[in-house]
Amino acid sequence: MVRLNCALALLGAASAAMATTVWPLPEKFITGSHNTAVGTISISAVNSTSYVLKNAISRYTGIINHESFLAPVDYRQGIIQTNGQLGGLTVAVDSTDETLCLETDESYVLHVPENGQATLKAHSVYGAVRGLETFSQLISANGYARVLRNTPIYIEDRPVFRHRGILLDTSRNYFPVKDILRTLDAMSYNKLNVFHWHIVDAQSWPVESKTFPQLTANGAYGPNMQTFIRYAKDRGIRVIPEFDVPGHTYIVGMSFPNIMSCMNKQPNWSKYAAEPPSGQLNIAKPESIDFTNRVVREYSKLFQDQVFHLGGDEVNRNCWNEDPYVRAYLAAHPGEDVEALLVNFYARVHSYLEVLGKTAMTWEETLFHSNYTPSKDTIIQTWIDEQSIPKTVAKGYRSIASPASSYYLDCGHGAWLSDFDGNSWCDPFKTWMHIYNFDPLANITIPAQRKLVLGGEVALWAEQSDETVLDSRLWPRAAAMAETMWSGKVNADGHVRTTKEVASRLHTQRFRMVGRGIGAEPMQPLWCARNPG
Ligand code: CP6
Repeated sequence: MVRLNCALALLGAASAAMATTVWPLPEKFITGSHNTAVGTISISAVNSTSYVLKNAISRYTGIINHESFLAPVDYRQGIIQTNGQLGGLTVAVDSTDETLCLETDESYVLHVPENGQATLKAHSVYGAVRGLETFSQLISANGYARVLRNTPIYIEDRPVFRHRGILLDTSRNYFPVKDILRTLDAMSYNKLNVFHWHIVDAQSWPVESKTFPQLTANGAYGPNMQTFIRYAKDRGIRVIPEFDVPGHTYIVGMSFPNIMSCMNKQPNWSKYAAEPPSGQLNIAKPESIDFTNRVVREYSKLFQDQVFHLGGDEVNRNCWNEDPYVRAYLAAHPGEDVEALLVNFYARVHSYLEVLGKTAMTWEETLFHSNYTPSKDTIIQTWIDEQSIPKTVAKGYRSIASPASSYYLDCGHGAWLSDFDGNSWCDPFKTWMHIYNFDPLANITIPAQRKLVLGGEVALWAEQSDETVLDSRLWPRAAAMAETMWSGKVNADGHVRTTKEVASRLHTQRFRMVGRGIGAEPMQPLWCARNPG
């Protein structure tokens, strides 16, 4: 018999902060013993000419005054008495600069007195955006009224990791713009700040290109791109585009067959590619480097972020070894080989990106599975092995953690490729507890190396996902990573949080997200939120 055991934060909590309804957990959280009544809230900015801040204030004024799910006060207490009344919220920022990058300061200080005006202070407008989210999450239901519990509240907060992201693959299946925008909303509710857009892959090129209009046969995101990037920026979210070269490029061959190798070797794709359809840029042809650099030039202007992702994963050497053009080239150039051609390709493309003033991000293969030596400012995204994170920082490179074994959200669903034989593509399904327990700093002891771990990204590859499952695949599991990235694994008092302790708070966050229009998957019965114990 299975016994229903509702997770509970209020009892057995390691610290007072555990009893809060804020997700992810703030760094420093001091509470009092009063309760403050909340009416309709108005939020004002002291000194702002920033549209990011103005837009955030109008967004959160709407969210706070119309929130449909509020964390309930423990029903055993009934309606609780209030000692004061909240006046409103005043926001002050030190700078109205809207630059958003890896170094952006997202810290904030929030003070909610037992009576009167609350204040939110931040160095940057993005710190204010984070603080507004926290403020919205402090409000509980008190019968039909609203209340701020445990006032006065004093919060000092900032992220442990600077890069906290979601990878979305929009090539294998199409995602409508409205669904991607909703994902950005959901990210902001969890203080995530990087949307890694794996925009093109073998199967489609869904972004408009003015340089190569041939590439975009259908469904381009292009015309909406500036609106999209602005929408993300308003929420403190950087958009990092990925153009994955030289593998995963079959679709380029639909327009430029001359620069390709091993196109569409069906049914023997597995000798030539990680997944069908096979096709890689022909690295023996200068035209393939030229093509890539022209793509990089166009899209590095469109996407303003400092960082640009060049993929580089899962290249198949056999594809080139068997290519007649590559073979003839190598026969005419003794001393060169496929590995040297690959190193040359990476070097030429990466150095052109550098000329454009951008920082390269690549998958770990460029560092560990080729003879290429990326420049030291390259950001290495690891996925193959959890140990790749300590290995990357030991070599002095900055690392983003995306271990398939913990952070691949598409795994464990449906059937694809080898699944048809009964073997699984990337089983098992990763539970939120598994994701929460992953520690990106595991096995890294040297402080200088720990600093090189910039953060992490969960990944939603789209061979087996599209808009019909987007929200439920991402949430609440991406929220689990979001807390470990914002709050770290360890509280200020040294306590390592357990999944059991945080379950009730994540349950609340999940209902909050549903109330805000995100189709996050259920975790336990609603009854559990109202009947702790
Ligand atoms: N596509 C691209 C993919 C994957 C990668 N790159 C992938 C590999 C293994 C698993 C899931 C996804 N589908 N371009 C690896 C970075 Cl298990």
